[in-house]
Amino acid sequence: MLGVAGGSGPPGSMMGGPAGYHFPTLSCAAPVSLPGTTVTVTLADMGMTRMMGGDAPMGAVMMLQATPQVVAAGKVSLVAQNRGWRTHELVVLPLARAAAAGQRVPGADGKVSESGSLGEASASCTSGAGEGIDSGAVGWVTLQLSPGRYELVCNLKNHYANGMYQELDVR
Ligand SMILES: [Cu+2]
Repeated sequence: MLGVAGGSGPPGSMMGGPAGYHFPTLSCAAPVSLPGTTVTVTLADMGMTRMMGGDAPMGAVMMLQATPQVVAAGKVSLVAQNRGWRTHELVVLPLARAAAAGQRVPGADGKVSESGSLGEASASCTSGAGEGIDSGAVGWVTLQLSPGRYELVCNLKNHYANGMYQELDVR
């Protein structure tokens, strides 16, 4: 599923991705063998026709989709594929007991607090933190996750408010 060539994404549309979303062929791939359970995270957006930076206006249509959404505790390798036109990233935040994904309130800078972050994949074609995952690139990170609820977010300007979040449960 992480092949560079072919542009074969999830089934379901002519473009190989969710209807209406840009789904470029990936320019790189994560290592074939990463530690622990691998969670593939698709980052995507629509409404543009060329590559752009990370800042987005409010109301831009974007998505973050993790598969699977429930994993066993221990080493978890998150592989973030940027299938959008814009730059994206993946940050793993703890999710409070009474909270649901999507309830964080962004600040004036269009970003949510990363307090308690467990790590992030935000570099192109390599692991760990960086300046963002370019359109068509892949970033990844391996984390040691305890049982609990987490929220996967993209925290570039206005991306969270535009829907780039999803719960990840570790059991
Ligand atoms: Cu994003």
